Amino acid sequence: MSHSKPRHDWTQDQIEALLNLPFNDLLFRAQTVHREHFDPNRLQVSTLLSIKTGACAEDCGYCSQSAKHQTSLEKEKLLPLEEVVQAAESAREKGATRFCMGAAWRNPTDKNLDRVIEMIQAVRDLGMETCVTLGMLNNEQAGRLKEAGLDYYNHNLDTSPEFYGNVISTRTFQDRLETLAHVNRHGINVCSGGILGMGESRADRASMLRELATLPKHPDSVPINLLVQVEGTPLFGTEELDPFEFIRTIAVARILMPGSHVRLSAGRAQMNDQMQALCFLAGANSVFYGDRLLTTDNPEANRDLELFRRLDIEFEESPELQLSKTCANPDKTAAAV
Ligand code: SAM
Ligand code: DTB
Ligand code: SF4
Repeated sequence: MSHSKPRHDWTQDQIEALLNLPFNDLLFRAQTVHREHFDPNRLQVSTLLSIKTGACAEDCGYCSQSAKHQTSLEKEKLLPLEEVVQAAESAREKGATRFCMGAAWRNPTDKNLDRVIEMIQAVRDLGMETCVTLGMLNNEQAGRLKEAGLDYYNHNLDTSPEFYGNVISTRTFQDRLETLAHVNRHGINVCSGGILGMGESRADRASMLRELATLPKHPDSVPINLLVQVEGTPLFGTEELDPFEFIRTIAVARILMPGSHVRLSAGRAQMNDQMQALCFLAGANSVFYGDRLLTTDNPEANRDLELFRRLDIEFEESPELQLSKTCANPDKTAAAV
Protein backbone atom coordinates (compact mmCIF):
# COMPACT_ATOMS: atom_id res chain seq x y z
CA MET A 1 0.00 0.00 0.00
CA SER A 2 1.43 3.44 -0.90
CA HIS A 3 1.43 5.81 2.06
CA SER A 4 1.41 9.55 1.49
CA LYS A 5 4.45 10.80 3.43
CA PRO A 6 3.83 13.40 6.13
CA ARG A 7 4.77 16.85 4.82
CA HIS A 8 5.80 19.79 6.95
CA ASP A 9 5.94 22.45 4.24
CA TRP A 10 2.27 23.15 3.53
CA THR A 11 1.57 26.74 2.47
CA GLN A 12 -1.46 28.89 3.27
CA ASP A 13 -2.49 28.89 -0.44
CA GLN A 14 -2.28 25.12 -0.72
CA ILE A 15 -4.38 24.65 2.41
CA GLU A 16 -6.98 27.17 1.30
CA ALA A 17 -7.13 25.40 -2.08
CA LEU A 18 -7.94 22.15 -0.27
CA LEU A 19 -10.66 23.85 1.80
CA ASN A 20 -12.08 25.31 -1.45
CA LEU A 21 -12.37 21.95 -3.26
CA PRO A 22 -15.86 20.75 -4.22
CA PHE A 23 -17.17 19.03 -1.07
CA ASN A 24 -17.36 15.55 -2.59
CA ASP A 25 -13.85 15.79 -4.08
CA LEU A 26 -12.48 16.88 -0.70
CA LEU A 27 -14.17 14.07 1.20
CA PHE A 28 -13.07 11.47 -1.33
CA ARG A 29 -9.47 12.66 -1.07
CA ALA A 30 -9.55 12.73 2.74
CA GLN A 31 -11.08 9.26 2.98
CA THR A 32 -8.46 7.92 0.53
CA VAL A 33 -5.62 9.30 2.68
CA HIS A 34 -7.37 8.02 5.80
CA ARG A 35 -7.49 4.45 4.46
CA GLU A 36 -3.77 4.51 3.68
CA HIS A 37 -3.02 5.04 7.37
CA PHE A 38 -5.90 3.74 9.46
CA ASP A 39 -8.66 1.19 9.65
CA PRO A 40 -11.64 3.42 8.66
CA ASN A 41 -14.02 1.55 10.95
CA ARG A 42 -12.11 2.04 14.20
CA LEU A 43 -12.16 4.87 16.69
CA GLN A 44 -9.75 5.73 19.48
CA VAL A 45 -11.76 6.65 22.58
CA SER A 46 -10.66 8.86 25.47
CA THR A 47 -12.63 9.88 28.54
CA LEU A 48 -12.23 13.31 30.12
CA LEU A 49 -12.34 14.39 33.74
CA SER A 50 -12.03 17.90 35.12
CA ILE A 51 -9.69 17.44 38.09
CA LYS A 52 -9.73 21.14 39.03
CA THR A 53 -12.65 23.26 37.91
CA GLY A 54 -13.10 27.01 37.43
CA ALA A 55 -11.46 30.13 38.88
CA CYS A 56 -8.90 30.18 36.07
CA ALA A 57 -6.71 33.29 35.71
CA GLU A 58 -6.81 33.23 31.89
CA ASP A 59 -9.46 35.02 29.84
CA CYS A 60 -10.11 32.58 26.96
CA GLY A 61 -13.30 33.99 25.42
CA TYR A 62 -14.94 30.59 24.89
CA CYS A 63 -14.34 29.14 28.34
CA SER A 64 -16.79 28.54 31.19
CA GLN A 65 -13.87 28.30 33.64
CA SER A 66 -12.30 31.75 33.40
CA ALA A 67 -12.59 33.81 36.60
CA LYS A 68 -13.08 36.82 34.29
CA HIS A 69 -16.45 35.61 33.00
CA GLN A 70 -19.76 35.42 34.90
CA THR A 71 -20.91 31.85 34.24
CA SER A 72 -23.03 29.60 36.45
CA LEU A 73 -20.16 27.13 36.93
CA GLU A 74 -19.38 25.90 40.48
CA LYS A 75 -15.65 25.99 41.09
CA GLU A 76 -13.90 23.01 42.66
CA LYS A 77 -10.48 22.41 44.22
CA LEU A 78 -8.13 19.72 42.92
CA LEU A 79 -9.98 16.39 43.28
CA PRO A 80 -8.73 13.76 45.72
CA LEU A 81 -6.76 10.89 44.18
CA GLU A 82 -9.41 8.26 45.05
CA GLU A 83 -12.11 10.15 43.12
CA VAL A 84 -9.88 10.31 40.05
CA VAL A 85 -9.07 6.59 40.23
CA GLN A 86 -12.77 5.72 40.54
CA ALA A 87 -13.63 7.81 37.48
CA ALA A 88 -10.80 6.20 35.50
CA GLU A 89 -11.93 2.69 36.49
CA SER A 90 -15.45 3.46 35.38
CA ALA A 91 -14.17 4.86 32.04
CA ARG A 92 -12.07 1.72 31.52
CA GLU A 93 -15.09 -0.51 32.19
CA LYS A 94 -17.01 1.37 29.48
CA GLY A 95 -14.22 0.74 26.96
CA ALA A 96 -12.11 3.93 27.03
CA THR A 97 -8.40 3.28 26.55
CA ARG A 98 -7.13 6.74 27.46
CA PHE A 99 -8.01 8.89 30.46
CA CYS A 100 -7.56 12.67 30.07
CA MET A 101 -7.39 14.89 33.11
CA GLY A 102 -7.93 18.64 32.71
CA ALA A 103 -7.18 21.42 35.18
CA ALA A 104 -8.23 25.07 34.92
CA TRP A 105 -4.80 26.55 35.55
CA ARG A 106 -2.76 29.15 33.70
CA ASN A 107 0.11 26.83 34.58
CA PRO A 108 0.61 24.25 37.34
CA THR A 109 2.77 25.04 40.39
CA ASP A 110 5.39 22.44 41.24
CA LYS A 111 3.19 21.35 44.19
CA ASN A 112 0.17 20.95 41.89
CA LEU A 113 2.36 18.85 39.64
CA ASP A 114 3.28 16.48 42.53
CA ARG A 115 -0.43 15.75 43.00
CA VAL A 116 -1.10 15.30 39.27
CA ILE A 117 1.88 12.95 38.99
CA GLU A 118 0.30 10.70 41.64
CA MET A 119 -2.87 10.66 39.54
CA ILE A 120 -0.97 9.82 36.36
CA GLN A 121 0.77 6.92 38.06
CA ALA A 122 -2.47 5.57 39.53
CA VAL A 123 -4.26 5.71 36.16
CA ARG A 124 -1.31 4.01 34.44
CA ASP A 125 -1.53 1.25 37.04
CA LEU A 126 -5.06 0.56 35.74
CA GLY A 127 -3.52 -0.18 32.33
CA MET A 128 -4.88 2.99 30.69
CA GLU A 129 -3.04 5.55 28.61
CA THR A 130 -2.80 8.92 30.33
CA CYS A 131 -3.28 12.46 29.07
CA VAL A 132 -3.27 15.72 31.01
CA THR A 133 -4.01 19.33 30.10
CA LEU A 134 -2.77 21.72 32.77
CA GLY A 135 -2.01 24.95 30.89
CA MET A 136 1.51 26.25 30.19
CA LEU A 137 4.51 24.13 31.21
CA ASN A 138 8.16 24.96 31.57
CA ASN A 139 10.87 22.62 30.34
CA GLU A 140 11.54 21.09 33.74
CA GLN A 141 7.86 20.37 34.38
CA ALA A 142 7.58 18.62 31.02
CA GLY A 143 10.57 16.49 32.03
CA ARG A 144 8.90 15.55 35.32
CA LEU A 145 5.72 14.50 33.51
CA LYS A 146 7.71 12.34 31.11
CA GLU A 147 9.49 10.67 34.04
CA ALA A 148 6.09 9.98 35.63
CA GLY A 149 5.18 8.03 32.48
CA LEU A 150 2.68 10.49 30.98
CA ASP A 151 1.63 9.42 27.47
CA TYR A 152 -0.01 12.60 26.05
CA TYR A 153 -0.10 16.32 26.86
CA ASN A 154 -3.02 18.35 25.46
CA HIS A 155 -2.34 21.99 24.71
CA ASN A 156 -4.31 23.57 21.89
CA LEU A 157 -3.27 26.37 19.56
CA ASP A 158 -7.02 27.13 19.60
CA THR A 159 -7.13 29.30 16.44
CA SER A 160 -4.96 31.06 13.86
CA PRO A 161 -2.22 33.44 15.04
CA GLU A 162 -4.11 36.20 13.18
CA PHE A 163 -7.45 35.62 15.00
CA TYR A 164 -5.91 34.69 18.35
CA GLY A 165 -6.05 38.22 19.85
CA ASN A 166 -9.85 38.28 19.38
CA VAL A 167 -10.16 35.32 21.76
CA ILE A 168 -7.40 35.43 24.41
CA SER A 169 -5.32 38.28 25.84
CA THR A 170 -3.64 36.74 28.89
CA ARG A 171 -1.19 34.48 27.06
CA THR A 172 0.26 34.60 23.57
CA PHE A 173 0.24 32.24 20.63
CA GLN A 174 4.03 32.05 21.03
CA ASP A 175 3.60 30.91 24.69
CA ARG A 176 1.55 28.01 23.38
CA LEU A 177 4.20 27.01 20.83
CA GLU A 178 6.82 27.06 23.60
CA THR A 179 4.82 24.70 25.81
CA LEU A 180 4.41 22.33 22.84
CA ALA A 181 8.17 22.48 22.20
CA HIS A 182 8.92 21.49 25.84
CA VAL A 183 6.46 18.60 25.64
CA ASN A 184 7.87 17.38 22.33
CA ARG A 185 11.50 17.73 23.50
CA HIS A 186 10.82 15.26 26.29
CA GLY A 187 9.19 12.74 23.98
CA ILE A 188 5.66 13.07 25.38
CA ASN A 189 3.03 12.63 22.64
CA VAL A 190 1.52 15.97 21.71
CA CYS A 191 -2.24 16.48 21.50
CA SER A 192 -2.94 19.87 19.93
CA GLY A 193 -5.75 21.32 17.86
CA GLY A 194 -8.29 24.08 18.11
CA ILE A 195 -11.85 25.36 18.14
CA LEU A 196 -14.03 26.24 15.16
CA GLY A 197 -17.11 28.44 15.18
CA MET A 198 -15.61 31.35 17.13
CA GLY A 199 -16.33 33.83 14.29
CA GLU A 200 -13.05 33.08 12.46
CA SER A 201 -12.79 33.04 8.65
CA ARG A 202 -11.95 30.14 6.35
CA ALA A 203 -8.47 31.71 5.96
CA ASP A 204 -8.11 31.54 9.77
CA ARG A 205 -9.04 27.87 9.78
CA ALA A 206 -6.43 27.27 7.07
CA SER A 207 -3.85 29.22 9.04
CA MET A 208 -4.50 27.27 12.25
CA LEU A 209 -4.11 23.99 10.33
CA ARG A 210 -0.90 25.30 8.74
CA GLU A 211 0.54 26.04 12.19
CA LEU A 212 -0.25 22.49 13.32
CA ALA A 213 0.95 20.79 10.13
CA THR A 214 4.24 22.70 10.03
CA LEU A 215 5.27 21.88 13.59
CA PRO A 216 8.58 19.95 13.63
CA LYS A 217 6.50 16.82 14.30
CA HIS A 218 2.77 16.58 13.56
CA PRO A 219 0.80 16.35 16.79
CA ASP A 220 0.00 12.68 17.48
CA SER A 221 -3.54 13.74 18.22
CA VAL A 222 -5.41 16.73 16.75
CA PRO A 223 -8.63 17.67 18.57
CA ILE A 224 -11.02 19.73 16.46
CA ASN A 225 -13.61 21.27 18.77
CA LEU A 226 -16.82 22.98 17.73
CA LEU A 227 -17.40 25.92 20.06
CA VAL A 228 -19.77 24.98 22.87
CA GLN A 229 -21.48 28.28 23.54
CA VAL A 230 -21.61 28.91 27.27
CA GLU A 231 -23.82 31.67 28.62
CA GLY A 232 -21.78 34.41 30.29
CA THR A 233 -18.70 33.94 28.08
CA PRO A 234 -17.77 36.65 25.55
CA LEU A 235 -18.28 34.23 22.64
CA PHE A 236 -21.83 33.33 23.67
CA GLY A 237 -24.14 34.30 20.80
CA THR A 238 -21.50 33.97 18.05
CA GLU A 239 -23.08 33.13 14.69
CA GLU A 240 -23.09 29.35 14.23
CA LEU A 241 -20.67 27.80 11.78
CA ASP A 242 -22.08 26.02 8.71
CA PRO A 243 -21.76 22.29 9.59
CA PHE A 244 -20.22 21.57 6.16
CA GLU A 245 -17.46 24.06 6.90
CA PHE A 246 -16.66 22.10 10.08
CA ILE A 247 -16.57 18.84 8.11
CA ARG A 248 -14.32 20.41 5.44
CA THR A 249 -11.85 21.43 8.16
CA ILE A 250 -11.75 17.89 9.54
CA ALA A 251 -11.09 16.57 6.01
CA VAL A 252 -8.22 19.00 5.46
CA ALA A 253 -6.71 18.16 8.88
CA ARG A 254 -6.77 14.50 7.81
CA ILE A 255 -5.02 15.26 4.50
CA LEU A 256 -2.36 17.50 6.08
CA MET A 257 -1.59 15.21 9.03
CA PRO A 258 -2.21 11.73 7.61
CA GLY A 259 -0.70 9.75 10.47
CA SER A 260 -2.32 11.68 13.32
CA HIS A 261 -5.50 10.80 15.15
CA VAL A 262 -7.97 13.58 14.32
CA ARG A 263 -10.39 13.90 17.21
CA LEU A 264 -13.98 15.01 16.78
CA SER A 265 -13.99 16.76 20.15
CA ALA A 266 -16.28 19.25 21.91
CA GLY A 267 -19.60 20.03 20.26
CA ARG A 268 -20.78 16.48 19.46
CA ALA A 269 -23.77 16.86 21.79
CA GLN A 270 -24.97 19.66 19.50
CA MET A 271 -24.43 17.62 16.28
CA ASN A 272 -26.86 15.18 14.73
CA ASP A 273 -25.86 11.62 13.83
CA GLN A 274 -25.53 12.42 10.12
CA MET A 275 -23.05 15.20 10.77
CA GLN A 276 -20.93 12.97 12.99
CA ALA A 277 -21.01 10.23 10.32
CA LEU A 278 -19.70 12.74 7.75
CA CYS A 279 -16.94 13.77 10.16
CA PHE A 280 -15.86 10.11 10.39
CA LEU A 281 -15.99 9.85 6.59
CA ALA A 282 -13.80 12.97 6.43
CA GLY A 283 -11.19 11.17 8.53
CA ALA A 284 -11.99 11.84 12.19
CA ASN A 285 -10.96 8.72 14.10
CA SER A 286 -11.07 9.62 17.75
CA VAL A 287 -13.71 10.96 20.15
CA PHE A 288 -14.26 11.86 23.76
CA TYR A 289 -16.58 9.24 25.16
CA GLY A 290 -18.60 9.55 28.38
CA ASP A 291 -21.48 11.77 29.46
CA ARG A 292 -19.38 14.87 30.30
CA LEU A 293 -16.56 16.77 28.65
CA LEU A 294 -14.90 19.01 31.28
CA THR A 295 -17.78 21.25 32.35
CA THR A 296 -20.33 20.70 29.56
CA ASP A 297 -22.31 17.76 28.24
CA ASN A 298 -21.06 15.18 25.78
CA PRO A 299 -23.48 12.71 24.13
CA GLU A 300 -24.54 10.03 26.61
CA ALA A 301 -22.47 6.86 26.30
CA ASN A 302 -25.56 4.87 25.27
CA ARG A 303 -26.40 7.25 22.43
CA ASP A 304 -22.81 6.92 21.21
CA LEU A 305 -22.85 3.13 21.40
CA GLU A 306 -26.04 3.10 19.34
CA LEU A 307 -24.51 5.42 16.74
CA PHE A 308 -21.31 3.38 16.50
CA ARG A 309 -23.37 0.19 16.11
CA ARG A 310 -25.39 1.74 13.28
CA LEU A 311 -22.16 2.84 11.55
CA ASP A 312 -20.34 -0.50 12.22
CA ILE A 313 -17.61 1.39 14.06
CA GLU A 314 -15.57 -0.44 16.67
CA PHE A 315 -13.31 0.91 19.39
CA GLU A 316 -9.55 0.75 18.92
CA GLU A 317 -8.09 -1.75 21.33
CA SER A 318 -5.87 -0.59 24.14
CA PRO A 319 -2.21 -0.38 23.09
CA GLU A 320 -1.40 -3.02 25.73
CA LEU A 321 -3.81 -5.51 24.17
CA GLN A 322 -2.45 -4.76 20.68
CA LEU A 323 1.08 -5.36 21.95
CA SER A 324 0.21 -8.70 23.52
CA LYS A 325 -1.36 -9.79 20.19
CA THR A 326 1.73 -8.70 18.23
CA CYS A 327 3.90 -10.79 20.54
CA ALA A 328 1.60 -13.82 20.16
CA ASN A 329 1.37 -13.62 16.35
CA PRO A 330 3.69 -11.01 14.81
CA ASP A 331 2.89 -11.89 11.16
CA LYS A 332 -0.86 -11.57 11.52
CA THR A 333 -0.70 -8.18 13.20
CA ALA A 334 1.92 -6.83 10.80
CA ALA A 335 -0.31 -7.77 7.85
CA ALA A 336 -3.27 -5.98 9.41
CA VAL A 337 -1.41 -2.70 9.92
N1 SAM B 1 -6.53 25.20 31.14
C1 SAM B 1 -5.88 24.36 30.22
C2 SAM B 1 -5.58 25.04 28.91
O1 SAM B 1 -6.32 25.93 28.49
O2 SAM B 1 -4.58 24.68 28.29
C3 SAM B 1 -6.59 23.06 29.97
C4 SAM B 1 -8.08 22.97 29.82
S1 SAM B 1 -8.81 23.79 28.46
C5 SAM B 1 -10.50 23.68 28.91
C6 SAM B 1 -8.57 22.72 27.07
C7 SAM B 1 -9.13 23.13 25.73
O3 SAM B 1 -10.51 22.89 25.68
C8 SAM B 1 -9.00 24.59 25.33
O4 SAM B 1 -7.72 24.89 24.85
C9 SAM B 1 -10.03 24.70 24.23
O5 SAM B 1 -9.46 24.41 22.97
C10 SAM B 1 -11.07 23.64 24.61
N2 SAM B 1 -12.31 24.26 25.06
C11 SAM B 1 -12.53 24.87 26.25
N3 SAM B 1 -13.76 25.38 26.33
C12 SAM B 1 -14.37 25.10 25.15
C13 SAM B 1 -15.67 25.37 24.62
N4 SAM B 1 -16.58 26.06 25.29
N5 SAM B 1 -15.95 24.91 23.39
C14 SAM B 1 -15.03 24.22 22.68
N6 SAM B 1 -13.80 23.95 23.13
C15 SAM B 1 -13.46 24.38 24.34
C1 DTB C 1 -9.84 19.50 23.76
O1 DTB C 1 -9.36 19.92 22.69
N1 DTB C 1 -11.12 19.45 24.04
C2 DTB C 1 -11.34 18.96 25.39
C3 DTB C 1 -9.92 18.55 25.83
N2 DTB C 1 -9.10 19.02 24.75
C4 DTB C 1 -9.41 18.91 27.14
C5 DTB C 1 -12.04 19.93 26.26
C6 DTB C 1 -13.34 20.41 25.69
C7 DTB C 1 -13.98 21.31 26.68
C8 DTB C 1 -15.35 21.73 26.26
C9 DTB C 1 -15.98 22.64 27.21
C10 DTB C 1 -16.14 22.12 28.60
O2 DTB C 1 -16.67 21.00 28.80
O3 DTB C 1 -15.78 22.86 29.52
FE1 SF4 D 1 -8.36 28.61 31.80
FE2 SF4 D 1 -7.94 26.65 30.02
FE3 SF4 D 1 -10.36 27.80 30.26
FE4 SF4 D 1 -8.38 29.19 29.19
S1 SF4 D 1 -9.28 27.30 28.37
S2 SF4 D 1 -9.81 29.94 30.76
S3 SF4 D 1 -6.64 28.44 30.37
S4 SF4 D 1 -9.32 26.57 31.78
